[in-house]
Amino acid sequence: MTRLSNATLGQIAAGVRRPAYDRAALRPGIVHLGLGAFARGHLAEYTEDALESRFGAWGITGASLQRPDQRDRLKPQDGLYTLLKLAPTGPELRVIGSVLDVLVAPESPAALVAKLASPETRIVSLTVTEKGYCHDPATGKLRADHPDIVHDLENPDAPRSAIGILVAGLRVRRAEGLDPFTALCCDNLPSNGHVLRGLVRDFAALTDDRLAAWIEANGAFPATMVDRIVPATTEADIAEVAKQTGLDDAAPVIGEPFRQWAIEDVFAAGRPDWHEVGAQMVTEVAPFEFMKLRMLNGAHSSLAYLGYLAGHETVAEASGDPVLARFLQGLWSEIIPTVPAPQGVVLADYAKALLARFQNPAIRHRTWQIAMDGSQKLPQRLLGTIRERLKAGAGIDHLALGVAAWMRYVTGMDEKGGAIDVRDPLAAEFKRRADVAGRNAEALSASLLGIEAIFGSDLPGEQRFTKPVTAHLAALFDKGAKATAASLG
Ligand code: CS2
Repeated sequence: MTRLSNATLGQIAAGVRRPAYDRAALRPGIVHLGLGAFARGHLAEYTEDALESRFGAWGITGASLQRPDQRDRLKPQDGLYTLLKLAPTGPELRVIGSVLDVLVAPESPAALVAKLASPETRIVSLTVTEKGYCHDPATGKLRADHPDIVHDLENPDAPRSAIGILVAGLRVRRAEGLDPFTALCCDNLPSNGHVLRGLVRDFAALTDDRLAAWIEANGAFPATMVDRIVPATTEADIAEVAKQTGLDDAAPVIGEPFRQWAIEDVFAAGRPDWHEVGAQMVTEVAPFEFMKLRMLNGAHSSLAYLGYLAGHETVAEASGDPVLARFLQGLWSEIIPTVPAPQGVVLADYAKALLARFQNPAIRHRTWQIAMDGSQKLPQRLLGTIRERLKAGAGIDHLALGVAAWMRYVTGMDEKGGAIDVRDPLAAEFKRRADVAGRNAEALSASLLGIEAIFGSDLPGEQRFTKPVTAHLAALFDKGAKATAASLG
């Protein structure tokens, strides 16, 4: 079958939407660090829409910070790829043209730094996942002892971390008398713009105080809330897209039709007309962020651990299980009082819509995928909510079960005695602790709660938290995830 590319785009099946602007005239204006499926299904589609609404120099140069596979798949396709949006009612297909090129940082960090320092680059956006910020998830502070940060401080011109790369690009820009670019964090971190600003400033300060001051005075780090459910692409997805478009595409993206993007409108050097195509430009991202991180991601993670343990492969299956659907309702009723509703939003309706999104049978989002990197996700998804509930003297039964299910999951053994492939920067640490504690809930919970980077110094001493978590963990060992969830009021 013919491969998707500029030359073959005309042969694509009728009904597949294609770029409606002169792609040959498109110049790059954005460098995106971490060009995974999410960015190609979110920022790149908003940018595609904005280019169609008003053309400008906002093409995207993607950069992979680890592996070359995205580049290897996209280059032969001139950066083109298919976005397949799956509604329960049927699919919608579209070829995205906003990605012009892909660089691979480890192959040539200097080329990437030069790209960031190019006068054409006005925005550097990021989706490098929570762990990609080399910070302490409980406090948001840079980990100066992180191996990648240590490396980048020693090799400032050949950085490998996102923070080292941003600072290297900014250093060259300052030296060349250019203004800084806007650094646009699109990861699910709390106060993501603020956190990124702090990390960049702290890293810069470790190398050059004047550079840090220049960034502080001139840099722009808008906060954002990003949302679209985009599972990792599978071989089956690739085959399906080929069937539907008539062209081979090695890098399609599959997502739900829903998308949302709230952005703090503080850019250093302009931006695409994202506001014309559905992005919400706001002065305060915090209410959107609390709503999304706590209600969507908090529920996603809790459901991923419980669902995985209960034997559900996907979110659709797990949330379609009546016991877990009822758990979600209980969880949301604990979360909602901690969320300041964004203007015009009724949080109960948002929760209802979330359940429908989770249950979308066309999306196969694996519980295992969401279960990854819990150490980096728990603080903003569940623990902040728990702290607020405790402060208000309110119950946390469902939230505590989410945490206990994570503990049960990271033991690395499922309910049938099979191995769980636990992916987390702290996976080895979890294994060590789980091996010592065995199936003793009291010992395991105390041991895991002692990881300060996750739980801080306050929660381990808070009995209103540790008791229900330990009791739930004992029940999970005893009778399993489903029966434990069923026993909640
Ligand atoms: C998920 C998110 O993998 C995960 O941890 O919770 O990727 C989620 O699908 C997105 O944030 C939705 O916008």
